[in-house]
Amino acid sequence: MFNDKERFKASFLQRLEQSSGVSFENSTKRDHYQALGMMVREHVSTNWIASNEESRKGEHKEVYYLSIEFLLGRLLVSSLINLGVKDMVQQGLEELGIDLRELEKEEADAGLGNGGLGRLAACFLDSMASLKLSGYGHGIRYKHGLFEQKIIDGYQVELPEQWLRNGNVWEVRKPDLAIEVPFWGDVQWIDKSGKLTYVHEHAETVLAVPFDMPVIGYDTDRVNTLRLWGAEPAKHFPPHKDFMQYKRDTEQISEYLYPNDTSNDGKILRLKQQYFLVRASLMSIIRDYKKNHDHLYHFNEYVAIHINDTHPALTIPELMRILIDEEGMRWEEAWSIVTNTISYTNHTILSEALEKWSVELFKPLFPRIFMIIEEINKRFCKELWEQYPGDWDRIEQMAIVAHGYVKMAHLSIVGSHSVNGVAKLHTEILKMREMKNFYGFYPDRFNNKTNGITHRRWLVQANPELNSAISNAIGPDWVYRTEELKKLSSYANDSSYQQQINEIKLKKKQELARIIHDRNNLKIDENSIFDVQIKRLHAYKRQLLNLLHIMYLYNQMKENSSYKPYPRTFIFGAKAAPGYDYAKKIIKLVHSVAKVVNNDPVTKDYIKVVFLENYNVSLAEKIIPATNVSEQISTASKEASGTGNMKFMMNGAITLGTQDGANVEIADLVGPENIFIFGLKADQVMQYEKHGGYHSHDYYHNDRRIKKVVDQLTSGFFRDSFYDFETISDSLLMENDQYFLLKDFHAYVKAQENVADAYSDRDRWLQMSIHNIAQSGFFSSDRTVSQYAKDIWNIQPQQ
Ligand code: NBG
Repeated sequence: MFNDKERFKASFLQRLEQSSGVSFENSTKRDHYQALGMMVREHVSTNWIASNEESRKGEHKEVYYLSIEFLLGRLLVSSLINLGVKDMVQQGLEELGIDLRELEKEEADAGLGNGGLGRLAACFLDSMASLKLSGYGHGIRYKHGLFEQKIIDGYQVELPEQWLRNGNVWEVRKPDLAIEVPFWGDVQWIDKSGKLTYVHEHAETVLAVPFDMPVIGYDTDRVNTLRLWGAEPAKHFPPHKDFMQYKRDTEQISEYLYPNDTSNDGKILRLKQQYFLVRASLMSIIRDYKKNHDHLYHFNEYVAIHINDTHPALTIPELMRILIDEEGMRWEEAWSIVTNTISYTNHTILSEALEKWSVELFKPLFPRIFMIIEEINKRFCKELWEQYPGDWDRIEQMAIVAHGYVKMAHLSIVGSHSVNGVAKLHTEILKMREMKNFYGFYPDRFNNKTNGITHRRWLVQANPELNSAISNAIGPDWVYRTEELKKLSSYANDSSYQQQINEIKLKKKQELARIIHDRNNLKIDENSIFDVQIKRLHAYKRQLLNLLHIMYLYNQMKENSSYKPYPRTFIFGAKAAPGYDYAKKIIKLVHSVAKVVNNDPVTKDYIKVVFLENYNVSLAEKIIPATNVSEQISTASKEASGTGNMKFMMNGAITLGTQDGANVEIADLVGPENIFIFGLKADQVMQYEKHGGYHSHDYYHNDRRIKKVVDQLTSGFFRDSFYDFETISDSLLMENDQYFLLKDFHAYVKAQENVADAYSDRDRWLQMSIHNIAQSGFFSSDRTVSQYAKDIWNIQPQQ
């Protein structure tokens, strides 16, 4: 049905009538989306079946990527692109009077993730399929993804997200493959056909039902599967419980992404989600494995399991349980299989994000799993004792269970054969500081895999104009081998090519300006510098530093009437975690600053501040191609990698950033003349953190620009109604500015001046821009995933 345009049109019309039950004239956009989505699914079904059958033969090693988040975004257009039919479909639809770009908007964003970690998982799925690797995602089918953000009078309000409201064309529910997941209960030591073994009894059981989604690779027959588990009541529900209560408790497990875990009930729910994912995934992996193998002694030769951060770390004790209790293996045999199967990625060094669970909550919920963790811990501590006799401090620090807590990162390191960080700097910090003791004990286990992004979504799809301009210059092969983008360097000084790149950027800026006008009712100057910071709102990411600079620019203009900066549009997009008050105040501050700056007759033609509500994958696809300046200004050492930085670079934006995360690698690739780097380095930050010596008050008192903006936070200047920003000012002064904003302020202002100078030299800017695109090939997730496949998973492409 996608062979040629005429056939496509006929099938589309036929499918439309069948699926919506109305005539073409009376059909809606929603009907069109539904019909096209079903056609795509039907079209890939043959290849999907073939790929599954191939894998069922069990001849090759496969990888399972377990992740509590998959931030997929929309799938229709990326599927059409990967199938190589997008242009044909777009034309066919156009001839029927349908605009694919409008139809696309009917699809809800699958926002089953918080940010970088979840989006990375989605990019990896795309790369695994495109590289013909048998790689399967396993996750949770949350009924509500990340909350929908509404801004009311400058405040963030959270609404439940409803991506499943109109169904999901991509998924297939497979009730026959459901798996039971037990919680609570107790453990008995019984004689099971002549063999003593542990069994988990009197548990409360929940049913995990798989919903499979096809993962379509680019120009390949490979169709992988993303299996998302939904929680439903089991057939045999606990007799002592009220059924309605049981049903609610059960369904809650896959109700919300990241439930609020400040209360004990919330923590239990979060733990249940983790075990639910792990148990269901492992049981289904093993069920498939057993179709071709009589026993599990060679499991790790055919199966690799990757845990995306520590949320699926219970895979380690759960696989031990299966091998010992169900398969009858000895501890040592089982341990060797487990550690050779599992690998782990760390995504952050922020201590508040390192998971630990109180034994009090953990033990009754998973009685057998806890026993196994205790045994793992005991054996591990014994090994430590042998290596470091008498060094109690070290053993205490490294233990998996200590002081009444289970430490998930320690469990993940001890129970896997590979631990990787997500950028060079991040991995070094893990080895030299955060996980120093573990690195000392397991030096070969640690390695780096710098993150990547799928260039198919973030360039081919999000910026079709740039895609054509690149292919016209260097041929289309770069889409298969992004290293070829380097060839673009020879066009950096070509003035007609520069002109093309300039026109594309302007077009994308005009498109974004229209979106801003529609959403915020604000007119922005498309010739101004589009200076963008889009990411989760967090103190370490320093959206506040960006704001302080805007306030400073404003003050400059007010104080000196002849000062006219190069016009800029500062664009923000960010969600704050619902319980994170500081972050919510920063959102309010963006709006308060915007109100003053955007309306003051002195400044309004030079500075505009825009906050785009409900930042998500689809919005990012619109903002990134239109960006000139990519703000990557986290406190050095805090951002593990960043992936937005890569998407911007690939679309020709210039990075204004600290030497943090993958910015360091971007800078190495493009050279200092094609990036704006400023501020403290990671080792300087870590020195201050360790030995003190930084006093934010000194910067406040000695730099009048700083004093003025910080005072304005509480003087009522940017105050809106009854709100002021005392807590923000306190974080800078009373709490000694934990993230070194005042320390880096001067360097940031200077770097921003350099940005403005460079931008006003159009040729220079375009040259920089082309160099950035040319060097961005390294950041394709195809490169990242190939490295995982080769160095960690030991799997090869199929076909
Ligand atoms: C995030 C880091 C980012 C990194 C992504 C993907 C978590 C816990 N960590 O810097 O903050 O790019 O992971 O690796 O979401």
